[in-house]
This record gives sequence, C-alpha cells and structure tokens, in this order.
Amino acid sequence: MRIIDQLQEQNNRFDEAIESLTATKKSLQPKFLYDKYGSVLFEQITQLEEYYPTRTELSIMEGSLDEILRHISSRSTVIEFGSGASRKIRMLLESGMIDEYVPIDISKSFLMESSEQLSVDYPAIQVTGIVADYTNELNLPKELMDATKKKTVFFPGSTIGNFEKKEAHNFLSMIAALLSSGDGLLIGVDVKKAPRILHNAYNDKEGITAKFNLNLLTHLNRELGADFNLNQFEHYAFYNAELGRVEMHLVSMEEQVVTIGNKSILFNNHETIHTENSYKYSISEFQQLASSSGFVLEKTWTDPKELFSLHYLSVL
Ligand code: AVI
Repeated sequence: MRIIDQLQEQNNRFDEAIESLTATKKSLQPKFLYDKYGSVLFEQITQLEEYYPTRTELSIMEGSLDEILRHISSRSTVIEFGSGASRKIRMLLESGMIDEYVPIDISKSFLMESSEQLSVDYPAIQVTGIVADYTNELNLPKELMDATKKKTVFFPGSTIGNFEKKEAHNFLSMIAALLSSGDGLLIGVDVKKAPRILHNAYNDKEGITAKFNLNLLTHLNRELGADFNLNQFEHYAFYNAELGRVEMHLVSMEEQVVTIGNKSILFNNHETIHTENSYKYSISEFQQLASSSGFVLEKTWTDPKELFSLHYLSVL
C-alpha cells in the first residue's frame, strides 16, 4: 500500500473559499464539506432511511454484478474518485479480477485508513491511495496510466451531481482524456423524481445532514482561523425543480460579522451561503451528457422504481 499526497501542491483552495465568501452571492465549494468529521457524517447520511441513493446503488450493483464485472474484465486497474468508506468498491474487489486499486480522495486520514484496511483485506491487490482535490487538474503517476493495462474509473454515489452542468461535462471529458481506447467509466447518477422524496433525503429527521452542512464552518474555523458561530447559522435544503437540483445553504440567523484571517465578512439577517448543488439527471439527460463528453454508452442499469442509475461507458 502506498499513499501519494498531491494536496499540498493544491493549497490555494482556501483562497478560493475567501473569494467565494466575499462575492455578492456567497457560496462555498462542496469539497469543504469533507474534512475527517465531514466524511464520517457523510457515511452516516448514506445509512439514513431518507437517503435512498446509497442503498439503491448498492442494490443495482448486487443485482447486475456479473454483467458489470464482464465490462471491467480481469487483471485490470480500478481508479475510484472520491472513494469514501469503500463499501461499493469491496463488491468489485471481492471478484478477484482486479490487480490494482487506486482510490483518490480529498480527506487524507480517511483515505489512509480505508486504503490500509483494504490492503489487509485484499493482499493480492496493489493499493495506491492518492490524496488530491480531483475537481482541480489532476496528474496521475505515469506508471498508473500504462495504456497496455485495462483501466476502469469508478465514480459512484452521484458525486457527478455536485458539479455544475458545464463542469460535469469538463470533468467527464478530462476522465475520457486520461483513459485509453477500450478503458471504461462505471458511474452512478441520481435520477429526477418527486420533490418530496428529494426534500426528505436532504432534510432527515435526525438532523445528520444539517450537522454535515454546518461542519463546513467548523472546518473553515480550524483551517482558516475563521470565527463562524455555528449557533448563528441554520441548515436549509430544497429541490429547485426548474434547475433540476437540490440546493444546500447555510442561513445566517442574524446580522453578523465573521472574521477570516484579516478579512471581515458582513452577513445580513437571513443571507445564505450556498454550500452544495446536487443535480439530478433523467436517464436520457445523463446519456446525452456522457456521449457529448467523449464516451460511448455500453449499458445502463436502474432499479425497479428508477430512483437511481448506473452506467458503464467506454472510450473508443
Ligand atoms: C456526495 N454527494 C453525491 C452527496 C449528494 O447527495 O449530493 C452529498 C450530500 N449532501 C447532502 N447529503 C448528501
């Protein structure tokens, strides 16, 4: 097992935070949700009754595993973006078909723990963890990009939905360019559905999603020396049907000034920080996006209620 840390070279990300907080419409990029505690909270979200995407994607994978594995083929390398707790990848690694596994994640401690555990559980598989912000330009080590070895990028969980439409297109095009002819992308995408189901998925009764959203401020307090008071902000999430996305915001519950380094930022009462978009795609919308980004659609799987979709795309 080895870990390659590319995040140090990408340390301009906190300048990005200040810039987006001082814009007319305040926002923060969703990657700031994922410090160690944020990754733990996200894992808790995936187990919630209301949060259907994870268990639905797992059930689609279970139901079609043989067919999925036939697309991946044996002795290949699997590169996973935003690897998290690795429950889904275990289903693929169990098959014994994969030689090498490359998880890429922004949260170093989380990545190290899960990579270590996977290399203990699957000693025959070479695990190379990469700590990186993959929403920025990514340079994968040359030896991993050996064109003679079949590669599959695994991007589950509908994380593609957290990109703006244009960025999603650019990101998919970047993956297509990283891969060689015959390589593939196995990607999970959340589907448009009744707003009530979407609303509940991001407003759970236990308040875990609220904690996850608010933890972003704790992350900035720690890393940027900011002084956000978490009691003065509230979680707010809703489905914007016109734009086909769930929006998450943090609402300032009073007029207040927050200090970050030498910057003072004024919040009006009820002004929001937009912290995440989670775009939902009809199956055909996503298929079009994939083919306009340089991929050929091989197969789409879904569940009986069409809550979630899984696509295998290849590079010509
Ligand atoms: C990681 N991502 C796909 C999740 C989503 O549903 O957009 C993050 C999340 N935000 C709130 N709940 C879960």
